[in-house]
Amino acid sequence: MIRAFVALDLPPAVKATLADLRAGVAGARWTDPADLHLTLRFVGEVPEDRLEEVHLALDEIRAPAFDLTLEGVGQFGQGARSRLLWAGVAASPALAHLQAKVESAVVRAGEPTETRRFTPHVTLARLDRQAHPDRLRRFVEGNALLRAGPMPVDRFVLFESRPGSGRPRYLPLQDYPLLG
Ligand code: 2AM
Repeated sequence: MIRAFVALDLPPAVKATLADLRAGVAGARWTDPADLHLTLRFVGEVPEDRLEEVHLALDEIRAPAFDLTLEGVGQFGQGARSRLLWAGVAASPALAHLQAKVESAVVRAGEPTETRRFTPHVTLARLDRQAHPDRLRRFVEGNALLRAGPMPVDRFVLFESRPGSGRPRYLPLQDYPLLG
């Protein structure tokens, strides 16, 4: 079985901007800058032949390249239930269009439909229980004006998430170019 997801990789300059945010929140396990990405669809654990079906379906996608800007930060979960800090994404019909195509390709390959609404974000940190709500609020308010990009999005990527002794490793399996 292979644990897989489809995502946008980020240019080095955008990763560097996001990496600079990694401070001041005790209990935050920051994403390694090399691993920063924007998930389009989490596929989950699939057998290799199913992953090949997913690859073939993704390979048929024809969608235009576009520019994307990251904007602001936020958290999933509130107070003691905070679990994740993220960077947000400026509204982008082109991103929504691409994500819908990826979703239908993955479903065409035999995977169940994703029932959760697509909330585009880049995970900056996962939060331990001891992450203090005041610190989180300060982080979110202090970075409300974050802006990274616009960055060109000219491809998307099928990644494998390989569990390790610590954090999982994300390995790019295949790139899919968008139309220039
Ligand atoms: P997250 O960063 O918002 O948690 C690889 O795990 C990627 O797939 C992550 O970006 C993660 O999003 C996303 N993902 C979505 N659903 C997931 C799930 N049920 N389990 C693990 N990762 C998931």
